[in-house]
Amino acid sequence: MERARHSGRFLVLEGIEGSGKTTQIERLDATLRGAGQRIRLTREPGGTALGERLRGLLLDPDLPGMCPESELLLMFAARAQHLQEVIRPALQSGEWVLSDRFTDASFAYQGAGRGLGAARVAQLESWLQGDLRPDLVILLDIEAEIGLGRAVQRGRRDRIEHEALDFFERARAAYLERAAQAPDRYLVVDANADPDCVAERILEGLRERLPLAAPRG
Ligand code: Z5A
Repeated sequence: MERARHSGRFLVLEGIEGSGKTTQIERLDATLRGAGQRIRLTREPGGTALGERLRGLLLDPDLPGMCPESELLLMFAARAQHLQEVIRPALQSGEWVLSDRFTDASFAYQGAGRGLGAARVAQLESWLQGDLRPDLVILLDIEAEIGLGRAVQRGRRDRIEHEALDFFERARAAYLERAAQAPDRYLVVDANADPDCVAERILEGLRERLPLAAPRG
């Protein structure tokens, strides 16, 4: 694993819409900084100037005709830049990278949701990442109906949020399947609870797996 060649840690929050990733990543960022870690908070698609421009295209509801292949390749175009400009340098300098989504989202949304299949996503993953994988993926698990209900209540709906319920059900199932296949690399947290409770569950799981109070690098 590439992890052996850097001194940082790579943590990713994943989950379907409305699972509370953004809420929880901000809390986790504050907690980890308080424990003395150097944190690089970032997100996908995005995290670089190019990535944020691509994010604008990917989520634009006025581009309804984007085909699944274009969507997948644009996600990975943004990711390639993110790896080059942000993720690898931060890990090499000993920072903890905390990312709101990464490649698991491509397996869930494009591989399963759009039906492109895991093999195509895995090809791109292996080309662009080599053996770099997150140290831990925190999967906020919630029923698609509840998550979408939260996202709709918030008001704005992006291009992907216009998909039907079964699209998000496929994405959720793919996330859970990946977590079941590699339980040492995934922390699955029931996100259907109040935000304080979810934050506590995340910290408990993290403490069991990573030494929070001992900055590295
Ligand atoms: N995507 C993809 O398809 N392929 C890829 O490879 C990648 C991404 C990387 C943008 O992602 C889109 O990109 C996304 C997947 C796709 N699909 N869409 N659409 P994003 O992560 O930026 O956007 P999102 O998934 O739509 O996030 P979100 O809707 O902002 O949800 P969230 O970050 O998980 O939740 P939140 O913003 O923290 O909370 C949502 C609302 O729920 C808000 O009003 C909160 O106050 C409320 N909330 C939060 N936690 C709770 C709890 N515990 N109880 C009750 N209410 C809560």
